[in-house]
Amino acid sequence: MSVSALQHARYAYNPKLPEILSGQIDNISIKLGEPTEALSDKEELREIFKLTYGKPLVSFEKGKNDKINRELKVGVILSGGQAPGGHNVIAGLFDGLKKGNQNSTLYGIKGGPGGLIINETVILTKEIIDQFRNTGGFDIIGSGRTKIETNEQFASSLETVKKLNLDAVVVIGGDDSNTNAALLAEYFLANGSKTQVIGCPKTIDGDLKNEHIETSFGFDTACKTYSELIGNLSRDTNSAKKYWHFIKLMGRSASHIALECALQTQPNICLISEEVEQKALSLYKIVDHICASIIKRAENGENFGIVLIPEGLVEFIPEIKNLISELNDTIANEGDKFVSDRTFSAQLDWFSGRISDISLGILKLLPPEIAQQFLMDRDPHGNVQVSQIETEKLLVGMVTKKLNVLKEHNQYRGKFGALSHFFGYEGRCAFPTNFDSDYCYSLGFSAFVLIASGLTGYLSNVKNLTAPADQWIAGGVPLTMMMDMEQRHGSKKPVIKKALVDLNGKPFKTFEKNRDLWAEKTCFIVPGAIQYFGPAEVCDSPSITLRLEKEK
Ligand code: FBP
Repeated sequence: MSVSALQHARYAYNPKLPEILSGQIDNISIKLGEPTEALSDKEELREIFKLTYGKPLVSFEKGKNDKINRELKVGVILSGGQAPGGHNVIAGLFDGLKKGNQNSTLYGIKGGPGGLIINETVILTKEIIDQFRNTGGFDIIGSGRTKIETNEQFASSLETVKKLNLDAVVVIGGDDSNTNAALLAEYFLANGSKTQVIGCPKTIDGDLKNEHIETSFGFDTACKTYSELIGNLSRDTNSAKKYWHFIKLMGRSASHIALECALQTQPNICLISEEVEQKALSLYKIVDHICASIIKRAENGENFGIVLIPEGLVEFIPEIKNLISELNDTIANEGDKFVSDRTFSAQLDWFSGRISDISLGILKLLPPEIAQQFLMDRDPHGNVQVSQIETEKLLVGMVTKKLNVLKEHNQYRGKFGALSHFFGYEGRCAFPTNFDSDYCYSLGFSAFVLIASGLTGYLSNVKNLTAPADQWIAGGVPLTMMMDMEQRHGSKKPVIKKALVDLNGKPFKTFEKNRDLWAEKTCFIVPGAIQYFGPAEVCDSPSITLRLEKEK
């Protein structure tokens, strides 16, 4: 494949590592903390993870490590949605393995966890790795969303690791994929396998974070990519002064991406799903809120603006949340009888009597093309595919209707022209920022140290991320420590807890302090494109969310 000049230049970029990982390889030892506990549902989780529950936190320190030079065979899986930096996790893991022992082998498991089930692998050589350093995408081995859940799937995965004689498997994924990694670690141990399992925190959504994990990789690059586009639209609309842009932003349930983009670009409106839920705002209240800004700005002669909408909004509007949960449970329990490609009216008939009358009523009230999007197939983890629900169009339609009514009653005299957009896939494969390049490479390298040290059931972890990279702190967090039990697919399952936007946290508070001004005045910021070469303050600084969260 021919490559661009930027790609060539990025090949030469040397990712920065925490000091402990950049020194002598045989001078990295591990330090174990106290045993840990799950977030809640401890007894149930202890029962499920009999062999891997409650392991101690791990940090790295200088010191002799007898195991680090072992010859190892490791498999790596990219799981779930693409996130910029995945290739660098693999590069860091590869370089660590080879530094430890030149004879070690890294297998790329193709097409996500499904590749482990069917034993589809490729040996990753230096020549292959070098073509993907510091690039976006997951195309080095592909990704997939298969969840390893049936007995047969677990047994086939075990067969694959036995056949390849793998010492470890690294799962690069989000909360669901890492929950699956924890189950795999337990299963392998319970079945006498030597294969360890280590996870890496991936997702543009930014919702795999907690006391120990400061951010998931890919969030920084994706938000900067979307913010560049939002900034460009802001300047366009501030020039032509004739459109309101309704922009839905990816991010699944959590509104971290929308909030970060709002902090970077200062739009007129940014909806935050978590706040919508807390205040129990109905769809009509949300429409009123948007209209209030449109009306105010029209009075100032500004018939244009920017509205940011988090992808998962609909899941947080009380009446729709209820609808989704009833649909999910019904489809999970009677999925074999539900046919997603029958006609919409036949689908409505099928749901009649299976979901409450209120929910059925809402489904009928929604524009049919949107209502149908609620009925599409769930992902393998039972999630409704919010990226496929056109909330931005739904809101444009409802806002237009409301403004027309207000106009008839002489309560609005402006001109309203709206365009809708969805920024999602555009940001998932961008060239990783320097931050994501460095962070991912460090995560991969740290995964190698955890493996070489004989650990299983851990998430590779790098902290202190707002400091220069040489001061970052690497180690491992036990996967069970981040878990609780939640309702999935109609029954309670162990899951790594998703982090939603904290309405008391600094990022939201900063937004809240400014949003009334932004709703009325034009305060847009145009952040411009990601810069890869140049002064550190332009090229290396992490997301505003992370900086605010780390502020004392
Ligand atoms: P992960 O949770 O797997 O990282 O996926 C992130 C994401 O980009 C979400 O923001 C989005 O809702 C979803 O993937 C889209 O899924 P798909 O790629 O299957 O359309």
